[in-house]
Amino acid sequence: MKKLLICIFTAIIVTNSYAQTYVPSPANLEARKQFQDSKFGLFIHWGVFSVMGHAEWVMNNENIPVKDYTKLMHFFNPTQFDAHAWVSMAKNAGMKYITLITRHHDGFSMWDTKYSDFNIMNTPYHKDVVKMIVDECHKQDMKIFLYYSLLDWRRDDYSWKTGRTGQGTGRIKQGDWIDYTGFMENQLTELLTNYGKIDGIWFDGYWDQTGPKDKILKVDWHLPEIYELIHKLQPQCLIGNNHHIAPITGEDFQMFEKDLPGQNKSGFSEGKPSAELSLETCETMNNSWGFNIKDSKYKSVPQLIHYMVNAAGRNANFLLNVGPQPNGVIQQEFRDTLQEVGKWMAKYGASIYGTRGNVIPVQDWGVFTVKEKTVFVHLLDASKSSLIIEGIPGKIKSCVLMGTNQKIVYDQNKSQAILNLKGVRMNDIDTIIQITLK
Ligand code: FHN
Repeated sequence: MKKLLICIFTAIIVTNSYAQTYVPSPANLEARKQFQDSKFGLFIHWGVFSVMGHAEWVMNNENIPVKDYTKLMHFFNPTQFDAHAWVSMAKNAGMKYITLITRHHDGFSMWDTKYSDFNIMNTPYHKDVVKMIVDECHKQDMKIFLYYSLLDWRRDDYSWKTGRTGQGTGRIKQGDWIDYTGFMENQLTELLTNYGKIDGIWFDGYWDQTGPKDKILKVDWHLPEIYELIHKLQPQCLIGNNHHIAPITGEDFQMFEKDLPGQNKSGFSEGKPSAELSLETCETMNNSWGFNIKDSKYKSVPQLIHYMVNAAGRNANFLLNVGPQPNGVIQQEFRDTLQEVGKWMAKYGASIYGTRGNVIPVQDWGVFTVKEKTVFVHLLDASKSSLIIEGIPGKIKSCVLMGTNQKIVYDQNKSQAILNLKGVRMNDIDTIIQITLK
């Protein structure tokens, strides 16, 4: 008993001190910078839920009991899956990293895990999809982030009774929470030990255990222990948590869902954008994350490029989602869109990659991205004939339409610069003016 008390006491001291004293390692700080420079990534929502074609919340939304949902495992056989083709597709789109679902809220593990039978090795496909994608990313110099859901709609030891979701999946028994957090630590250890370098862990589901109004947390997620474990196993690995609130100590980047930093149209983005952490925002290509056979509300190429440019201007990366089909093929509509975005990135990517936003305030007509002595003015409203810009960080040396020699007439005084756009051919998507400072 005395020994047990000493152990608990030491654990409390260790976790509290970690929560108060997290100092990112040099490798982690360098990884944050590289992450910020990379700007554009591919989100992949794929799993047994894809079999039903009703997106990734199907188990919860249709109240499918655990014993029935488990049968999906026997139908997941993505024989046409080609990791090389997926990573190449992302590369050609100009993406620099992939964030892959390893386990979503339905609890299915996409890798060879010792800690759950509900995993990819027990499907007819019988191959470790996480390994295949991570290996291919390493081969093609693509960074790899792993999405991991804290929430689980199947397990008894998940605190489902206090959860906001997953009440209709037929669970009767409430298991032990400590078993659940231990299970997560074991799985995360596998992911961070058996697959080589992992660039980040992307958590989701925390919000399931907060009151919708009072925001009071119903469980102790053991985040300090979990974050410490991750940083101990791979110090450079960036941690982000889609908890929809302000960042928690131990996190390295902050994400927004379906919102630009500073907005909260989705209701998922209550945290104010952090000035210290790297930022990211994710969005779908239609209205679904997982494969949804009925969803054909595709966003256009200009819409998605505007979202990316607006994110960059607010200093955030853009993580664009695909929900692959159960046969392992990414649908044509998504591939076509990514190809077009890739063509735009090949031409104008220099105004996005490696830049920083929020240097000059966002305007109602567009945004600015800045890299060393270059300011890129992204004009997203083609009706403008002149621009008044305040806050340019230096004296202008030259001002041209990006990718051309066309000079833009300008006048700069102490407080502002006025750009005259008469005679400038507007681009349908984004008219980019490249200003070089002295
Ligand atoms: O519930 C999930 C949802 O399925 C999806 O994974 C998104 C991606 O950001 N996050 C959650 C909702 O916040």
